[in-house]
Amino acid sequence: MTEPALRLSDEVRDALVSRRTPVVALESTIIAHGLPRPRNLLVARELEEIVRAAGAVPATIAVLDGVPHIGLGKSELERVANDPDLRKFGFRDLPPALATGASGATTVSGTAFLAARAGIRVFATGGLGGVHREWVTTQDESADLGLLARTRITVVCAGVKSILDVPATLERLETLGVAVLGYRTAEFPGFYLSSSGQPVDWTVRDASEVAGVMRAQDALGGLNSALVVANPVPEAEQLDPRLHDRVLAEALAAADRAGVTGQATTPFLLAYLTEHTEGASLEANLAAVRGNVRLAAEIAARWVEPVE
Ligand code: PSU
Ligand code: MN
Repeated sequence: MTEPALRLSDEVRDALVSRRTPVVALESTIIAHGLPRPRNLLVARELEEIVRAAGAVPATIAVLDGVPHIGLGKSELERVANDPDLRKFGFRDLPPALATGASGATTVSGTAFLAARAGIRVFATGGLGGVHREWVTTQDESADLGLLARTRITVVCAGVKSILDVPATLERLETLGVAVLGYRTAEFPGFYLSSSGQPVDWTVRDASEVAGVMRAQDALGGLNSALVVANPVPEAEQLDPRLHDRVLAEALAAADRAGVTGQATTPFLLAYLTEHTEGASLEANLAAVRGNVRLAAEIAARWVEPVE
């Protein structure tokens, strides 16, 4: 290809060239496939606004007409939120998407890959993909995990989605060599819930500590794996745990009955929860994402600061 493979927005390019302006990568699958319309566009804008208010530059990532965009303009963001034909791209989908001119939102794996290629070190999302329940028969494990095992990027998330087998996902992260830091918690967050009940080995107190871990990772060298910063949704904003457990059980049964598999599984379960909790799961999801984006902007700011 003679064309440059990535298209950076002007402000993202300027920020990266300066090496002093913090940049936060944001994913687009949550916008296109994880949230209901028309709320999704408002959320997409709000998340970018949170990044800006913290003095950082947002880089929402998506593939449009075969071109990976790092930082979206106003109409591009609208397209991501409103185009019903937009596909869902993990990192493995990028070469065929580029070659055929296809358009899609990028998952955690697709976004983390492109962000790292562009030179962005900090990325915020809601919850990571992971090992699905019934994994033994379906073999459904998100490509997020394998990609994070070999990409040097710091991902701020509210843990992994609670629709997954959380203990199994933590085991996989350990096997794959992805470090997990609990942000002001010794328990791994539970996405919609403040805690999954699982312990984490490391707890950090603030964004500077996270930047310190990133610097240690670089100083040590040879560790091209992600750093997961697990930031719980505040307890006051979590989904009621009893409602969560009941509706999630129903959602999993409904997915099974409907024969939902593959890429459709996660969007199906998230939408089922939103509908059957009367939107309460959506509010918890959004509270988690907002907190993650805010924290990611702080980490990105500490990361670009000169170290004395
Ligand atoms: N976090 C959210 N909502 C989402 C997702 C994350 O709050 O919709 C998306 C991410 O893009 C993640 C994807 O990569 O769900 C996982 O999908 P799968 O299980 O098919 O790999
Ligand atoms: Mn899957």
